[in-house]
Amino acid sequence: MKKLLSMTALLALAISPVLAAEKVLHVYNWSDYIAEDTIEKFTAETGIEVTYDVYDSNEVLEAKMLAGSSGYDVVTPSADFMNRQIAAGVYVKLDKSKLPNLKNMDAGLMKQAAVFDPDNAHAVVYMWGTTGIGYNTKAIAERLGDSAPTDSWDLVFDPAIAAKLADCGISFLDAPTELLAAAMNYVGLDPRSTKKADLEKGAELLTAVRPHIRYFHSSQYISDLANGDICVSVGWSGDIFQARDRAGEADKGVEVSYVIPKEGATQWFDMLAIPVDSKNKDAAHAYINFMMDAQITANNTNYVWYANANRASMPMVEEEIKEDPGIFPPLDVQAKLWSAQVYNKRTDRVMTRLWTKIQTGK
Ligand code: SPD
Repeated sequence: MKKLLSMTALLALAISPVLAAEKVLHVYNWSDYIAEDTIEKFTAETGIEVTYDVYDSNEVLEAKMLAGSSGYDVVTPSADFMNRQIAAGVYVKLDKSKLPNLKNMDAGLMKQAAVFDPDNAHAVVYMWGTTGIGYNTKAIAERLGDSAPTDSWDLVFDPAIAAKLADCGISFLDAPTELLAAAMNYVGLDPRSTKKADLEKGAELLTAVRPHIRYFHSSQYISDLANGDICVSVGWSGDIFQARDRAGEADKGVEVSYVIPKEGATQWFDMLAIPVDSKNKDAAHAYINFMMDAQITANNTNYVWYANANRASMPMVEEEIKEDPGIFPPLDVQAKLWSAQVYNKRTDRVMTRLWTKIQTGK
């Protein structure tokens, strides 16, 4: 009888490629954002196979989500982008009875994320971080001496200073919402402003430093900083720490540091969510629950150098990471962070137009 059943099951799979496809969980995550063995461990524990793709831009993920039928079962939008995607009906409400590891999460950080998703109904925090500056300590000291303003956005937003660093290479994230917020803050405006005139002032500043920027990209800077191919990046906290780590391993004499500039920076949350058209919602819940396991979260943080929102994982997070103010900022630094703004369609159009002008320098 057993044999007969499994023959029948095999036959069903053979004639139904759709059913076969549903056995695999399709995950879409940011690049460089998970420990090397996490997926392997998930499959070993659950028997669920995973295909794993990566992106490095909220805009790319959003385009796929809004187009629908992406084929993905779990994705990791930043909370600010996710807010408007929820409004567009892109994600399912989580079935919390399938997420027992929710008990591990830090209530304070989940509450902060709930500003973008009331009651954390659609998503849980995967990792969080800041958007600051990574720099090659020696290259900067050689060009700017001891008075280099390495604790300030002056390093990349003051055109006279940026000009002195152009030869060793400055990179900016290809992330308009974050660069424009930092630029508005630098010129004394509200970094969360959605006024066209304020966004234009931020854009003016970015246009003034544009001639000194080597490129706009949101993942290439990790290896370029580590290899000494660029010397300053506006980047995401954990990515810069990964660059520092890789530089240490390569042992080429490159030293990388990360700073949350004294003027402040964006704090963001990346969330785990399930698209409405996922064909494998049970497995998607199993994946999200696994990602909230205390040891798995600690392994991920210890590998990617991003802060997590999992209180139970903290005893397993390496001391060096827990104590680093660039990863888990102390209260006085936290006070200077602003949360990412949610932009509506109109503001989004303004930003896209300004961003194209900034990038092309025209
Ligand atoms: N390499 C992982 C990068 C994750 C960055 N998340 C970005 C959030 C921006 N708001």
